[in-house]
Amino acid sequence: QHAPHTADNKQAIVHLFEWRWADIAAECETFLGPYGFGGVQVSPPTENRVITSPNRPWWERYQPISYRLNTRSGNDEDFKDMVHRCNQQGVRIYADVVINHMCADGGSGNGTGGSHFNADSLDFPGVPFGTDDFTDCGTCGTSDCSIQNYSDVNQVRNCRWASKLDSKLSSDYVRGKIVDYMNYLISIGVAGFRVDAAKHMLPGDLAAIFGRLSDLNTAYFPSGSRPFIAMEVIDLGGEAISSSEYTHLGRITEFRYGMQLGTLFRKQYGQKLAYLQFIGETWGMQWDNNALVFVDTHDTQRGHGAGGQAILTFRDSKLYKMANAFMLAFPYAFVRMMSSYYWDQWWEDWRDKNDWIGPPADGSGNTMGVSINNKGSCSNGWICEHRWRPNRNMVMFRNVAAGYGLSNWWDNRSNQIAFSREDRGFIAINNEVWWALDATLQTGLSSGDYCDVISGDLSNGGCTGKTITVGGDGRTHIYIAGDDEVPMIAIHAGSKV
Ligand code: ARE
Ligand code: CA
Repeated sequence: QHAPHTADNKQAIVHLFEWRWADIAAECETFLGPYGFGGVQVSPPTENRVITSPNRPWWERYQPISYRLNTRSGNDEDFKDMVHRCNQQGVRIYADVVINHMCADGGSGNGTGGSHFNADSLDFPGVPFGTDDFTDCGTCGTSDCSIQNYSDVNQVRNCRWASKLDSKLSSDYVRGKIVDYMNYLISIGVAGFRVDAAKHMLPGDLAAIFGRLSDLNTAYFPSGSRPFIAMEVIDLGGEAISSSEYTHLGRITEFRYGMQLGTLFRKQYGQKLAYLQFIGETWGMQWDNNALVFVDTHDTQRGHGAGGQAILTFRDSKLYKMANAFMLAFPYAFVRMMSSYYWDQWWEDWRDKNDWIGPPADGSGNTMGVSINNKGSCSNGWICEHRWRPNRNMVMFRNVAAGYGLSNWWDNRSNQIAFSREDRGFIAINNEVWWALDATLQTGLSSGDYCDVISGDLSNGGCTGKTITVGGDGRTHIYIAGDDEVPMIAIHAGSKV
């Protein structure tokens, strides 16, 4: 369950946050397949509570009211069509599953698929779930049934997180409903799951659920393939619950990685890029095979998760491209790229009061389609970081270098670094701003001309950007001005002229 089961051992996936299923299917065919993306993490596909105050926040999708596949991204048929068309392109689908809880307490109404629910009486006929299927306040032990103290492991697991009704995962009936839901997704052809709020569920309960999951659908996967599991466990150290409690079940989201990248690229507290040579286990992060890493997430890009102001997002586009290029070039963990939509931030008292704003939508709250302009970038509110050339091309770099280790590390003891992936790829990054990276460096590559994949592409036997000539000794002279638009050079075996 640590293996993502990508086709052709592809090395990175992209989170197409809030995208509609029809748009994801098209993106698999026109972009993700051709550019070597291994898969897509999709937003929770289960019917959720419709929240109108604030008006249709993105986080309404983290308040399920049934396990029917019917949301603003599309319905059951749309989901099936997307999974099939993406698998046909060798692009996997990973579903974000919200199984720790249902919607917030209080109120009643209909979900995005029209199913009725009553949170006051804990009644969810769409599953069905009733009062016996939620952890009772006695088990939780706090006055208001909500988590009050993160250092009390019982509270974190058995109380309501942000007043959401906490499902009783010790119940065989509740487990059965969750297993049925996840097995239905597996039968459709998904490759695995991003498990929401895993910290709030006991590892033993998760083991019981995962143990009952079917093997992946042999129409797309080798027989006996176990579903990929990436559990969201925010662990920066210092809490009673550690991500190591979960790593025997699958990978965990390693939030320290993105936080460190942000700190180093922003040069906060005198941090320097040169330190990146040792990022990973030596910095206390999870083992390579147990970690899923990212520069930002849908939470941390809006201050909802962990990492605070260090986190780099699409708004810091230059540093964001540099951090993503490093993450994709460096041999650690499995990589997930973020793909966002734009919203106007409204900073007040050190918080973005607009952090709730949902995806681009029309007047009646229907999510807008993604339109791609003739330059290959997105418009009408979608950012599509994954389509930015450096991010797009470094996915191919990571695929070409898969299985090859770190070599030829060089740094200027400050904010200029370079390294190879044996004889498969080479990258140099200049984050000094005030002076150029001007050095003759060992690339590890065979002699010849290579296209720099940061400034252009290899097309029709030539380079649309810079051409880098590697000598017989594997060395080349690198010059990167400090004020370059994107101060990096990256070449690999697949970009050789
Ligand atoms: C919304 C409102 C709340 C309201 C609630 C119920 O914001 O004010 O009380 O609804 O009406 C997302 C949003 C939440 C939103 C929720 C439900 O982020 O704001 O609540 O959807 O609509 C903790 C959890 C971790 C969680 C983060 C955000 O441990 O699992 O908080 N991340 C996942 C998803 C979120 C989602 C949920 C969980 C809920 O990625 O998008 O919430 O399904 C320390 C701790 C962490 C803690 C972190 C932040 O780092 O170690 O454990 O993460 O602080 O609190
Ligand atoms: Ca729980």
